[in-house]
Amino acid sequence: MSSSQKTAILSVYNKTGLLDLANGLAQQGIRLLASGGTAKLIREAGIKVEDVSSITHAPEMLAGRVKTLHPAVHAGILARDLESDEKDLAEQNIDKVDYVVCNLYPFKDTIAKINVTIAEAVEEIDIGGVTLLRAAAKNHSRVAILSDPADYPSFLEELRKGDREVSEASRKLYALKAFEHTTDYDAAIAEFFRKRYAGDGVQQLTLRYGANPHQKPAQAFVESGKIPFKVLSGSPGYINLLDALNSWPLVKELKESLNLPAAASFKHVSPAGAAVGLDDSPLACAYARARGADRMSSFGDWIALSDEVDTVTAKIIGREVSDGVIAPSYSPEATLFFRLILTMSLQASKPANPDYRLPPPALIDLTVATIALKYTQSNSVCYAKNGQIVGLGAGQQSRIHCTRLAGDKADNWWFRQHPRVLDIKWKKGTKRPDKSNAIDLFVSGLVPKKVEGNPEREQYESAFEEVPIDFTPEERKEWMDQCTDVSASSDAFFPFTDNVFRAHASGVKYIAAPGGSVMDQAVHEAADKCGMVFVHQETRLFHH
Ligand code: 93A
Repeated sequence: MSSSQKTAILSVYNKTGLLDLANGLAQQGIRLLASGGTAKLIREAGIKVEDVSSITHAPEMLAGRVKTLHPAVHAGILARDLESDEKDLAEQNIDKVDYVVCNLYPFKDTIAKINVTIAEAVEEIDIGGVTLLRAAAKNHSRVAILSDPADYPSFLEELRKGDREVSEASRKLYALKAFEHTTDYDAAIAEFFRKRYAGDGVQQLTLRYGANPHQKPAQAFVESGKIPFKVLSGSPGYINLLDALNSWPLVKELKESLNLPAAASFKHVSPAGAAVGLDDSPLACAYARARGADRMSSFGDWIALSDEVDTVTAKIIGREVSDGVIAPSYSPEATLFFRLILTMSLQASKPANPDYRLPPPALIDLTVATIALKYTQSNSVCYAKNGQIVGLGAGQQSRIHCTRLAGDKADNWWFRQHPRVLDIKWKKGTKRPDKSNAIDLFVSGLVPKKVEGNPEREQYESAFEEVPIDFTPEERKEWMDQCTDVSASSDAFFPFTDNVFRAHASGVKYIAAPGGSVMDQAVHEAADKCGMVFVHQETRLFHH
């Protein structure tokens, strides 16, 4: 063999395009070495090929488990154009390999078969092929590694034009593809064994479905260690899981910051409400207030609770429609009230003595609002009062739209405390969600018109024993004027003063936002004019 002759090693499971490739290589005087089945096919097509064993001087063995695993192969691939490497090769009489063509055993197809056994899957774990791919990809400064039959024609074309040389750019892309091939392959193997050996709920969790019911199968896993929570009953879907993982740190952080029991009510990975229990009030109170922030949005919520769930809290939850709960633990009676429960452990630390520069209630409210934003899809603005979220605007692309949305919700919440709402006479049998919907129409001034044959009006009226009298604009103003000392926080700076003015209209007195806008000064001045305290906090809190 002349030293200028190039060598290719071919070992492919998927033999698509193999013969055209082998033919093209052979026509350019390239020496072909191939593993058993690959060599057989090429030879039968009348193309000159040698078995890999002609350079390893060892037969394929262990029923094919060892075919190409040999220093004659891998030193030939891994050798650099260095004097010391050349010397090593010469001493062992090994030739350099210039091109490697390899694709792997069909592990994925095998494990997709119904009732596949571990033994069947194990046999499809390619060792030698992965080694060929990795070795050649590692040495891509000299070697071209072809792992995708789709690349054969352009590769041959390049060889022809470049006198059997492959450009550096192509070698880099081939190497990248080879690494992706082995990564994907190893991920499939790890996933298979995670399911079989790690146990459901330990390192891996089978989900009810992905984001939507038609997205099955779905699973969650950690790459090492254990899943940090336990499913006690039911089966979470992907969004339940996101809600659980997002709502839990919110209540944990509230508890750690304020040393008060905390609760959150999540929908679509943002809080619809969050609250702490003030003045020694219990967890149940925190949840009732979290749920009360935005009852409409909380329908079918995900709940997070900072402390052990007691019977009273469980009973309150049991009256509502909720998807699931995450809490550190449950009293034995409490578990009876739930369909789906996840548990996680909580280590609440005592808060450091805070340096009060705001009245303590405002500090609590701004803490509740700001921590809630940390776990809310951005952009977001949150209003809080009495340790409770009263309005949250999430996921808007424009800041003022968040501020308005949160403000409108806060106004809605405030009107729900109006005596006329509290005194509503409900028709017997009206369900809780129907009451929430009717109150929402009433307080937002969206009561359906009283005209003959308006089915929406008929439905609205059917909820009441006595239909409440709509608010006049004067009554609205008078009630709004009594809403004071609200706090509001923003997850990023206010780009315009309009946000301050809108917050002010909903009774906001304490407002927190990071700085960074060219309008910072104007925003602070607007807050001053409205008699508001502006807390400039350092950290932007975008979350997705
Ligand atoms: O069982 S292996 O991991 N042992 C090896 O030494 C080895 N070398 C290449 N499988 C090995 N291969 C794989 O064999 C290649 O990745 C390729 O998928 C397949 C080609 O086998 P054949 O040429 O006999 O059809």
